Amino acid sequence: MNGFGVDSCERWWMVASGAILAAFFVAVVIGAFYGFALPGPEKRVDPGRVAVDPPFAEPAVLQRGPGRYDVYMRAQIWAFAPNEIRVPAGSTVTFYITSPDLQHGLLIERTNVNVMVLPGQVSKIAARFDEPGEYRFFCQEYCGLAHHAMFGRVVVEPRP
Ligand SMILES: [Cu+2]
Repeated sequence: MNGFGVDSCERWWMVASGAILAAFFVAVVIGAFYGFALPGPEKRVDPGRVAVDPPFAEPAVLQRGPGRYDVYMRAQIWAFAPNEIRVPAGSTVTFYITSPDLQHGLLIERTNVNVMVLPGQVSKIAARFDEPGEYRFFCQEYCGLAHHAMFGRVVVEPRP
């Protein structure tokens, strides 16, 4: 017991809670003014023009260099365009993906690709495909009647 009638064990917990609160406060202030940020959209687009304007009007797989590919992809009810992507083993593929209608998602098995796809914004995510084979991808955000039919595949071909 001390002068305030607080047990020393209890006092220790009070000090520890106060220290944790102070640490959170400092983290919030640093986050707000010196910037760590949640992932944001790569770019904003008009969902009404996604099917009309480049680059999403004609979804494509573009080679940007040796072993480097960009994929411009549309997720829409209820399909991906393109829904089959072929790259050689060892490629790094950057996906730019958006939706002209409602929320979708892109999840590619055996990779780190798992993003929401929202109308009005472009999601960007990259993955490296070292092992030849088939990597199925699908929509992991429920998007209506034929949600379950929304899938495709990345075919990674062995190097010649
Ligand atoms: Cu979907």
